[in-house]
Amino acid sequence: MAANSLSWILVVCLMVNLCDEIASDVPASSDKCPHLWEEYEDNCFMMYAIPATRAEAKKECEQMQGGTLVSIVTSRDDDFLVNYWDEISPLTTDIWIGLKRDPDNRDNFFWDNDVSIQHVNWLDGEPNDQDEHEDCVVYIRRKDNEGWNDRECYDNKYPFICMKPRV
Ligand SMILES: [Ca+2]
Repeated sequence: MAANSLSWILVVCLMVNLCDEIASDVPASSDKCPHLWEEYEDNCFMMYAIPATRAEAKKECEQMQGGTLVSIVTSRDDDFLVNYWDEISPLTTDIWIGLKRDPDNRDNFFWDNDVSIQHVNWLDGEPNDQDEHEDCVVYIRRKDNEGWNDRECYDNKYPFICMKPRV
């Protein structure tokens, strides 16, 4: 009887070891985004809540492989972004986004990652290019004020969101 019990323990141990080995061959997660990045459609997103200049923010994003400041191509992207923003840093009111004025044609804008502009969400009266000096764009979310505003690139520091293609 005692010998039989021991055999069963050995069998169970063997099975457990085998299971561990099988488990180690399976990726821990099906996520294709790095740890702490948020996955949405074909991209990964990371919000940095510490304010930075537009240039610092762009550089920070580019230091992530293939990263850029966030682009917002559709209203669905916009909804995702707002939900993600609320999740990470709900008290933040202004962030840099990857939209920038075309220096050769001040009526035009482009996204840092070269996707086409299909959706815009300008605040009333924006973009106003005050003093012809507002080349960068912030996304503002305050109580009665939600949308994009062109703003001077320098001397302003805001949190920002990076994105990069999902692997
Ligand atoms: Ca403006």
